[in-house]
Amino acid sequence: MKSKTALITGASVGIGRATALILAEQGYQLILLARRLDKLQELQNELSVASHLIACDINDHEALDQALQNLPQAFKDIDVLVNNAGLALGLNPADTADWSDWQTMIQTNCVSLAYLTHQVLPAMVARNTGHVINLGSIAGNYAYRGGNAYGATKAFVAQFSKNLRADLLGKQIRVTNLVPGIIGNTEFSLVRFHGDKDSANAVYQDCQALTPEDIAETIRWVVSLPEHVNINEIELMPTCQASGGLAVSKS
Ligand code: 8X3
Repeated sequence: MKSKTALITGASVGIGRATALILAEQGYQLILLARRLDKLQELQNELSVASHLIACDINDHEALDQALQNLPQAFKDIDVLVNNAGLALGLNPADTADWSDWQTMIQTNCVSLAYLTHQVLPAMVARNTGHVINLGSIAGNYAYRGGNAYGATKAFVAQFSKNLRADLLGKQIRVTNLVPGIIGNTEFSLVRFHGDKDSANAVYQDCQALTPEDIAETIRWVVSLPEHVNINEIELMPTCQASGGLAVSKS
C-alpha cells in the first residue's frame, strides 16, 4: 500500500521537527517545509522514510506555489497538512508594541496559514480524503498582558479551523485545531524576545513546560483515529500553567 504523505510547515525545529519524527515512525512520507535548508537536511538524514524538502519562506507565496507545482509525483497527494509555522513577536503592551511585529505575526500566522490551506485543500476535496492540523495557541482562548496581536492571530486560527469544517461537512476531510500552552525546547521564546536568550530562558525557569514531543504525540493520536472521527480542538497546558482569572485595577 502507498504510504500516506504529510506536509509539515516550520519543520526544521521544535514542534514541526518532533512531528516529522513521530509521523515518520508511523510510516508517513514527508514534505518538510522551512526556511533553513541545512536544518531540513539534518532532519532528513535522521529519517528512514522518503522525504521531500521545500526550503522557502512560507510568506513567499510565489515560491510556495512553485514548490507545490513542482512536487515530485510520489508526493503530490497530500494526506495530512500540519500548519505549524507561526511565531510570536514581542510581549509589549499594545500601545508600545512594534507595528512591524504585528504585521509579521498576522502575515505568517493568519495569511500564510490560510494561503497554504487554500492551495492544498482543493486536491484533498477532489480525492475526498485529508486532514488539516492547525497549530493554534491558548493565547487565542485567553487574554494575557502582551498577548495582543499574537493571541488575535491564534483566535483567527481557531475560527478558521471551525469554519473549514463547516464547509467540509459531508466530506471525509478532517480539521483539527491544537491549542497548546507553554512549550519548552523550541525557538518560540527566543523569537518572541528577538534573540534575547535571558528573557527567553526565564519563561521556562522553575516550571516543567510541555515539550514539542507532547504536541507531536497528540498529532500522532489525532491522525491515527478512524477516519470518521474528527477531533475539532484539543487544548493542552502543562500542570504548571493555568488561566489566571479576571483582574480589577483599583485606584
Ligand atoms: C504559546 C503559548 O502561553 O506563550 O502559544 O501564549 S503562550
